[in-house]
Amino acid sequence: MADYRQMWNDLGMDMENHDALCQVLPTAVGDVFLTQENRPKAMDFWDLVISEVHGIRPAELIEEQKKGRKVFGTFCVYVPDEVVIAADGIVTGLCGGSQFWVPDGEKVLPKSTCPLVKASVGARLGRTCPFFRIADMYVGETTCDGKKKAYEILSEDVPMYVMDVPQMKREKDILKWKDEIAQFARKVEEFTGNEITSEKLAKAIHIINEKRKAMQRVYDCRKSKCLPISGRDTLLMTQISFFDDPERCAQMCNRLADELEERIQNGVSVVSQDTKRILVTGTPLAVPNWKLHNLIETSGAAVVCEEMCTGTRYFENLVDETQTTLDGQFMALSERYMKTNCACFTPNTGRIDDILRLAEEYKVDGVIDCSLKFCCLYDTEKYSVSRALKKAGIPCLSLETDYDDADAGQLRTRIGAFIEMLS
Ligand code: BJ8
Repeated sequence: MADYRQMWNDLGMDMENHDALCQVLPTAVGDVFLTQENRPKAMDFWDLVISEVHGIRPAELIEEQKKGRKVFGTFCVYVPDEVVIAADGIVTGLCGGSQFWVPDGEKVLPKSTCPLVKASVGARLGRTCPFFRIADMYVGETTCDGKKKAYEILSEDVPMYVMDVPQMKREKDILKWKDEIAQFARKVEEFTGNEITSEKLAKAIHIINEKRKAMQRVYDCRKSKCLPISGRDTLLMTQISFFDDPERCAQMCNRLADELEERIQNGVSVVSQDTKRILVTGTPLAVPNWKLHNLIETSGAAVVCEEMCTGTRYFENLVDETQTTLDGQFMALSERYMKTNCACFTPNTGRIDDILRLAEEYKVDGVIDCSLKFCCLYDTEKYSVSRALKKAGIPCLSLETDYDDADAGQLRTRIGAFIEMLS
């Protein structure tokens, strides 16, 4: 591994604490990923990235900053990457997925805040994540209350811009989101010093659409009864896609999809034919949160799809590429993003339709609906999710967890019993 200590020091990181984090990550990667058998060769790219997750990409971002480019850190799949890319900016995901960051978050937030929010705030204020140090501006959004209030605290420490996400999906809400995107574009222009033209936005829309298509290709391979990749590996691919350069991401996902398609043709599966197929739904699994997938897949089942923002909600639906004016493009962006079914919307029946559709497309035996503790939105939707699945005759297990491993034994028992029941 290259030596990134000087870079971390220059970023003003807490070196001692960060060293402690660096010590636990390799073991976790080894336990969760490298113990798997018969992995696709193309996973070598993501293995390398995760093995130096605080080194390789941060170093690239700093090099780009030296050329004058700005880095925007985001927390939600509602923030349109296309706008940033059109102004020659760079987007990096910032959601925290480790228990390591939670205590620093709890210094300023109530304990009864969801771990994703606590970890994100803790990663910034504790100075133990390079991505949080590198981003020139954070872009928040008004989705859940926990995030809204956390952004107020973060804005005291870093330039912050918050997008006002509608709470409903009426025609006027789609128009409002279009206006919000246009206003964000002006902010990005001002911050980067680069004008966003319709030509540049068209190119950015195309880049992100290509990334979405490549990720969809990988997911499509998971629909096969001959399962060519594990849920853990696909989750890693998805998590890294939030940080990576979008064109390289598309290239790597297409390379992986080529191999997976070939595996299916040759009958190469990572599990036996009778392995139970699970769809997981719920709150996002930010890197390095692999707890749920690891428990499911080491209990004898396979995760074949994620109805999550670290899953289908991230890449399904393309932006219309036929628009040639900025106004038309902002509307096309709004229409695409407003198709994402987050529990912060009311009503949110589209998410139920998505879950039922995905259960059929991915030929699942059961659904595990898992939300992070203190996420009232997804927790409340469990009621409608389980009712709809029951009506459709699809077994469902509802879970709640956080980033701590303290409940791993209990979760394993419940997941094991669920898989047993599916048999
Ligand atoms: S579009 S899911 S990425 S808001 S888990 S922080 S909702 S209390 S992450 Fe999300 Fe955008 Fe929606 Fe997706 Fe709040 Fe819930 Fe925590 Fe959450």
